[in-house]
Amino acid sequence: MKFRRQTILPLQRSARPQSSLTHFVALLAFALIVQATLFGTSAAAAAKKIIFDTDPGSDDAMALMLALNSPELDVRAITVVPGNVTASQGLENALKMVSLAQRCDIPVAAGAQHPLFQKLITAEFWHGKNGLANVELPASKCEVDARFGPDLIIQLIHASPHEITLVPVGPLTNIALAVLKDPSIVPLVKDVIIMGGSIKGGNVNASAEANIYNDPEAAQIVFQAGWTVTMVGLDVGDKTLLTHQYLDELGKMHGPVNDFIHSVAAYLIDLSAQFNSPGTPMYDPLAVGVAIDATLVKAPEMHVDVETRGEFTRGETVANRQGYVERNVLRGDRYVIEGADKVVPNAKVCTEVDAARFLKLFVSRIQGK
Ligand SMILES: [Ca+2]
Repeated sequence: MKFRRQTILPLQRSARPQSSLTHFVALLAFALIVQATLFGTSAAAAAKKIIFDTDPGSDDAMALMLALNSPELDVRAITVVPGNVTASQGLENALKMVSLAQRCDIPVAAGAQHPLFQKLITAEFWHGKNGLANVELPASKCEVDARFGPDLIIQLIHASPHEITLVPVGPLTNIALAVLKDPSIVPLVKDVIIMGGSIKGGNVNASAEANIYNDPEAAQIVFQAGWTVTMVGLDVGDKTLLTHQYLDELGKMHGPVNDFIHSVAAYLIDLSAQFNSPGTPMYDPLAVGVAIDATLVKAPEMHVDVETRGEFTRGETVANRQGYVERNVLRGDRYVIEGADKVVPNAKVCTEVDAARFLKLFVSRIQGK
């Protein structure tokens, strides 16, 4: 026994380092695999699923390409709404753009054909005859999805509860139709980040921003749906100007998407110059930017209503910044203020933006970096 022990011990000693080394290598390999798997899984899980609802639209084009070039976002569908252009022109534009980006895997669906309660107002004046800064893209190789946009929105939200972020960058008609048809989607949506509205005056007229003005009833339905709307409006869009400096940067790289966006941006910058602005406001792209990185903006909570009846203010986003309203009670022939009632916030209103950081992000993403 003694002898055997003695013979075994040296063997065990010599075997131990080998065994430890083998174990160490195996453990290291295992750790690396686990790390790679976890990293891969977490990166995939971190990609935010978005539905991009759009009226393309020149700044819509820049927003869409930003979304498609950003690993933080997973574009699950594109739904088209009339606004900047008619519904049919917008659908054609969306299909051509996903084709250009070689993303026929993303469903592109037609939606509403007109606003809920008013005539459509199109904006070829700002966006060019075809809505895409008069840039003629090749015919699309992608097919339209047969589903109705609001139905597709409903379907995708139910398929991925609490995971979908809606990013509407046009009039809110499609989103309102989806909420009206199936209000059960509201608590199942992760986030709603809209381009629209303003708490500092309008761009259509003194009070209203275009996306809200083009369908105020739809906007009011969306704001009052019961979720929190992140409002990326004129307040921050107007501070985010793409200037010649950034255009020159875009011009250093070439590729189908980069060249397309360069042409669109050049058109918009020229247009802005006619209105004495050094650059073009990145309205729709900034909404996508906020979906990518919410720290780009400051967005205090407020209660927002959409004016639907005002003679001069139809389509204005009316934000309560003090957090309460007076309670006026009719007593005899007059109203008496008997208290102040708290209002519940329904929106995060973007009031400040790190414009330089966003514009650099935009340019680098379009360049494919
Ligand atoms: Ca738009």
